[in-house]
Amino acid sequence: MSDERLFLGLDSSTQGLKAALINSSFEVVYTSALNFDTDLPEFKTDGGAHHHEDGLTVTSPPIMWVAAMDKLFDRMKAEKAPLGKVVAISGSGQQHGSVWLRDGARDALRGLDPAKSLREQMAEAFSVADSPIWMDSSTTEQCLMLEEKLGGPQKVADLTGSRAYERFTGNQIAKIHQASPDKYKETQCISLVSSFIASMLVGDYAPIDASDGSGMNLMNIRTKKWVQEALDCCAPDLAFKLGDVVPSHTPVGKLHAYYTGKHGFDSSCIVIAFSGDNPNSLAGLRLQKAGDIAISLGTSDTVFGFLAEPTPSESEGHIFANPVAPDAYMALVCYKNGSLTREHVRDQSANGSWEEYRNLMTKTKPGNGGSIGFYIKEPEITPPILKTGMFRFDQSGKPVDSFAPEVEVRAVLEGQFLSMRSHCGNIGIKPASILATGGASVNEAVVRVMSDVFGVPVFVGDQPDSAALGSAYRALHGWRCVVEESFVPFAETMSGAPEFKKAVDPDKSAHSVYNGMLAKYAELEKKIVAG
Ligand code: 5FX
Repeated sequence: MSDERLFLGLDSSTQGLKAALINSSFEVVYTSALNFDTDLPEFKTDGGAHHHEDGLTVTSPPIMWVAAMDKLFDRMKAEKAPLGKVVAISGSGQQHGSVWLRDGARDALRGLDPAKSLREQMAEAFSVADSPIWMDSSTTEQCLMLEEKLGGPQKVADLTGSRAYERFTGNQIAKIHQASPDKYKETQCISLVSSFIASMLVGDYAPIDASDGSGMNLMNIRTKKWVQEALDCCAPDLAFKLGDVVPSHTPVGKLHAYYTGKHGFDSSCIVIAFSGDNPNSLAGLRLQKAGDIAISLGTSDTVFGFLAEPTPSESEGHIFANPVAPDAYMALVCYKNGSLTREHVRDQSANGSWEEYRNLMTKTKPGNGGSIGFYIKEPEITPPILKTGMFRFDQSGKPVDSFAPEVEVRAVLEGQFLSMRSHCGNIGIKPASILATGGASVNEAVVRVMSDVFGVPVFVGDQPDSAALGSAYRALHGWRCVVEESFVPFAETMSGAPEFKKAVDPDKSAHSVYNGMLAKYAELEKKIVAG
């Protein structure tokens, strides 16, 4: 095992910094994690962020992310993580957040001195001390400007993969440029969280990768080049400050000597472009070809899809460049009403018991006799439904106040998966198989309805820390491309990785019932969206 090669994945998320080391057999040999609130209390963050008084602005201090690197690497060394065997590092950053580097930052990066901490050496590097992060929603004005300039929300989606969203980096840049033109002027480089962490590793400005670059409302998702009109709408000379976008498997440099001397890395270790947390999760869930989709069932439900051809939409989801296949795309669709809503129905109709829930499910048939329900406990993102409530319709489409418990427990699951099928279909997701992850994926009733609604087999497997693990897989993938001096398909790199377990195959007759329900579901949904 002494000549074993290792691959390191780092994940700088909203709440902390994680590391996962894998070997070439995809085994995780070491993990570590630190939490910003508790491990770096001096920054006084709450969940890794500062929530400002206006209720809309949310920022994090970039120097905290630097301090976290010092701390994590020191901890890894103290724990004797075999860092000397690491041949490639890649990583993940919370999407959309921006890091503003002033003149002089590049020199600080290039000249990193192992006798000092990163924190000391980067203390003067930032022109903006509070980086806006993805939880920020203070840029509605800038979003409207961008949509007006580019010809409307659908036009912005067609070009950049998503309509203008408040958290997307271009709109954040526009706000900072308008509010603090001096700070903007002082800035030499604007990085994403992902490319900033990579910059610290290579000791230079590391480029933004195409997949995370898709979360900015600035990049053409087809050409992977900046859209000049969008840049001009946000701020002057922006192309220069952002640098060129690179494919996600690109080696962005050798690990800086700072880490070889200080932490025992080998001097030949390379760094593969970092990307966003969702793109890395796609890799971590081992989605490898068009038609592979994953549904993460958690507090909120998230659908990840590997797409050959996207159809961006102003009303649902996001299209990003694919992080493991430069000519493909990925889709991300988020639902706010996930497990908490399912559990609410369980508590109301099945005495809080999943066993009773499953028994009730056996008393109704797929399609629920035509009854359809919309369970909007939280304002919904997909589609946008701000008015909360439970909206129930009988088989003739007439609103009703309540359902019998056995109808209610089925209606919430069927409604959620019909919605996913309909909205995912709208942006080009055509599932061939589904990987269900997250807490509710162990629930047979849930995966049965999922499989029947989509008409494809459902596999299950919990993949905790999928962004860190996906980063390690991408390090391995990027390294293979370097060694073979050409692009190696991700699926080839991952061959031999453990398979997920098949939980259920679709029932053909149930699937055809759901096919017949889709149009009616979409029609009722339109009414609810319209209020
Ligand atoms: C995706 O668009 C998001 O805003 C979040 O999932 C962040 O990436 C979380 F870090």
